[in-house]
Amino acid sequence: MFRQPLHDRGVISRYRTYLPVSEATPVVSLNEGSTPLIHCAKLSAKVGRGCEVYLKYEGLNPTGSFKDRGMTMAISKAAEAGKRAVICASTGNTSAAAAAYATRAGMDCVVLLPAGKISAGKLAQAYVYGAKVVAIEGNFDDALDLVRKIGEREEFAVVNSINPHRIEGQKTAAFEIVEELGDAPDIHILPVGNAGNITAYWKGYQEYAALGKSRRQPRMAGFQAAGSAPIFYNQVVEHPETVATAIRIGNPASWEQARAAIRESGGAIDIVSDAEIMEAQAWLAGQEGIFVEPGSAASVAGLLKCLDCGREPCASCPVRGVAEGSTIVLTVTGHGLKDIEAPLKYRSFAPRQSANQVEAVLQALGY
Ligand code: AN7
Repeated sequence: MFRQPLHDRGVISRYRTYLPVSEATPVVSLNEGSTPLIHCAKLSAKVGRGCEVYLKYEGLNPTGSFKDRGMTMAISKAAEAGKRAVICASTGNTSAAAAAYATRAGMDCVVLLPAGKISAGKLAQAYVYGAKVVAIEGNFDDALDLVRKIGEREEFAVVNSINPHRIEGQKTAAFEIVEELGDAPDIHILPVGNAGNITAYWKGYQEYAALGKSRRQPRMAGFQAAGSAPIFYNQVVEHPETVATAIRIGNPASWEQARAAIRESGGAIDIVSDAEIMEAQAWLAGQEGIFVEPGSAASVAGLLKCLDCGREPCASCPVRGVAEGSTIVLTVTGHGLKDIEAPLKYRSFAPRQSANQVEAVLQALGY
């Protein structure tokens, strides 16, 4: 008999009452969740007016992204149903999480990826965790279409966010935020790709409000990359492009749910350019010490864009009319180390050259 570690607090054991699990569900967990909510003094100062900004740092999950919250649920339920294999399409993070959790459950994991558009770190994760990787000539949306078809076969469980258990697991991030702040924030900002996460957060906030655990519900503000912004433009993007490959999605599965979350919460959907995304990534790492992948930096880019826009508050502005002393939470969805190619391509980081001598090093440093 092994010893149950004291810190074994995965999202199913922590939130069992609020999730569709029973004694019959074998819990497949890597102790995901319980990620830090980090107060950002410099970002708060930029917003001003006594507002406080926090980052929900989801990159600190076991496979480095928020996907682990949904995957512990999806794989546990697949195990309960007796499935031997799971399948997903992915821009990289879903496949990393699926591969890790499926392996833990002793299942095969098949991942369909858009060829050439996955960061090397995420691709390495799929391989190292033991997935069967298929590169599709096409984009994420094409891969998801294939998964929907192949997933009809009896042996597979589909673990994309069209699987409702994924959304259930991911809603726990909203629970954690309410518990930590003592209430929901006034505004919640997050990047939007397939739109599962904005759907999940809104569900979590609504459920906790209904249970009396929070007094308010936040306005949900989603940001898409300008070249991959179907919800913002209200039309499918056939050939989505962005440096933020995680959110390079032209036909989101949870489109309608995302619209509902934005409408019901009085929130907004807006876009950020690739340049704004990469600048936000650099700013956050350089000013707050938090390194997130480009897809995650879209939320920070969105907040910074709205602060700097200088126009009259526009309909899509998440900070419009923000009351003094408001609380703003941004989800940063994945760790910066997931994709080191993007920042290295965007900026040149050359080390200072020096001879192997103390004096030479000091001179190279300008001391
Ligand atoms: C870092 O892994 O779609 O709007 O296949 O990896 O819930 O899709 C990833 C999405 C944001 C968007 N940030 O979330 C996939 C995939 C990061 C992501 C999103 C993703 P959704």
